[in-house]
Amino acid sequence: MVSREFLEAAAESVVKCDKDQAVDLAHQALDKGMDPLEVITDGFTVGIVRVGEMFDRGELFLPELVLCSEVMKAATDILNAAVVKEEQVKGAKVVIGTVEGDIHDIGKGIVVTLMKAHGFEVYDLGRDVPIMRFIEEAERVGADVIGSSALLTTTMEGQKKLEEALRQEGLREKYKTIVGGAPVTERWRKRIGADAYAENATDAVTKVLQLLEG
Ligand code: B1M
Repeated sequence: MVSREFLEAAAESVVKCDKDQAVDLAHQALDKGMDPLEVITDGFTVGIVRVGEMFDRGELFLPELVLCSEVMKAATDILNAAVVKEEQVKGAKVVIGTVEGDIHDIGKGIVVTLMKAHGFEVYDLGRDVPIMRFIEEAERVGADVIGSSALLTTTMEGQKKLEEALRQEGLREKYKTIVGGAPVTERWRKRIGADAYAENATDAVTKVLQLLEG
């Protein structure tokens, strides 16, 4: 268990946009043998969510949001790289990306890290990914699962378009689909006809394993 003080310091380093402190805390966490995922989820992520709320309330502006997200990314890059890879490959091939029009990729990056740590073969298309790219890549690599992330209420529409495009191409039954991102819900999943919704990275791994069993 990571101490509350440490997690709070991690969160505050993002809120204060203090890159040196965030990077130092990320290294300290690894040196002291803390669970990198716990530090990301209960520390740095709490900070960036606070930043989002301040942005929403007009207490800070886009340049500060950009800077704070760079601090968050610097810290999570260090911790993501340290997440231990499990030996056993679970055989899942996952194509994943953030949908077109959307450049939020911190959360998707954490999902990718945890999937890789569980031995999944992950093809990360990055962010602002055109819908047909997901399908082309899935066809190219022979994927089992296509995952899409969306952080904006406007870009969630891309997840719906992906389902429609799969149906139009006659490929819907060939792949399992999973959706995620802060505004995405189980209700949205049902509405668009995706196979699974995951709330966070741990849930995404669990849901992919369930999809492959089912
Ligand atoms: Co933006 N942004 N942003 N932003 N940003 C939000 C999303 C917002 C809610 C902030 C707010 O107003 N409160 C708001 C959206 C409002 C809405 O749609 N209703 C918003 C806005 C408005 C914008 C801009 C439009 C601002 C502007 O330009 N005026 C702009 C849009 C740019 C674009 O995409 N076209 C913009 C830009 C940016 C930055 C570039 C500055 C930066 C992103 C940097 C980057 O990602 N490289 C940024 C950030 C950092 C945020 C907030 C503050 C934090 C997002 C984040 O990293 N969260 C965000 C506020 C918020 O979400 N509370 C906000 C931490 C991360 C670990 O969580 O991404 O949710 P999350 O991922 C989780 C789960 O959702 C899940 O697992 C992850 C790990 O637990 N998950 C999946 C995610 N993907 C998954 C996929 C899966 C399964 C699970 O399967 C495939």
